[in-house]
Amino acid sequence: MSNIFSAAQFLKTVVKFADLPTSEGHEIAFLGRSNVGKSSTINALTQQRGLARTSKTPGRTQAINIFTLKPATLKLIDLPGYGFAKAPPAVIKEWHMLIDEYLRHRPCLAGLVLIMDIRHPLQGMDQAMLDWLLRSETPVHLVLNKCDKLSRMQGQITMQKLETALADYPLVSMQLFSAFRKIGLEELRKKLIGWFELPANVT
Ligand SMILES: Nc1nc2c(ncn2[C@@H]2O[C@H](COP(=O)(O)OP(=O)(O)OP(=O)(O)O)[C@@H](O)[C@H]2O)c(=O)[nH]1
Ligand SMILES: [Mg+2]
Repeated sequence: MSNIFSAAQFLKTVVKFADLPTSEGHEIAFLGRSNVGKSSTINALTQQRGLARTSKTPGRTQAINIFTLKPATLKLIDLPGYGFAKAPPAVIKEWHMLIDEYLRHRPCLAGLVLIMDIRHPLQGMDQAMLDWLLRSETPVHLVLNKCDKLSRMQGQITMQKLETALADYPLVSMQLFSAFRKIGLEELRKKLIGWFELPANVT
């Protein structure tokens, strides 16, 4: 069945902030450490296997990949993964500067999906990113991906611990997710539809 997400199309890849399209409409960006499943989550959401390139090798997405939805003023943004230690320091610095510039100068940014591997939640960089993001007053939705790797019970316990740890962060919500098993897809869709300011009955 067609919906606003399955109509997604690749628009372009940019490595320089200046090459981003004009800030208009609403954008939702996917952020997280390298290899947590940002690209896989975009593919699950859009029901298109090969839309965002995924890889077993961390650091696959080294640029900003932009996807348009229907209407094209709604966009999904696949940001480079942070904290990929194996890349040369100069390259890492460049990705981080690109992410930083994007987050600070994008008025159309409606929300951030911060993805974590549920087996390694809230690493140093994630916490630093959250602290920084909340000063910018952008709402953040934590997607605890790869929950297929844990039992239901273990997943719930991890999420409860995170909810307690982040109780003071009013703009943060979270959910369990598996891009592989399509667990939590509806919940994520609803979140994004809200940020896009679309009526709740849009599919
Ligand atoms: N078990 C499991 N593995 C997953 C899931 N989602 C992604 N993966 C795997 O995790 C690895 C990384 O996935 P990507 O989607 O490329 O991750 P990414 O965050 O975009 O990575 P970078 O672009 O390198 O930062 C791949 O081997 C995926 O197959 C999931 O829900 N469950
Ligand atoms: Mg990627």
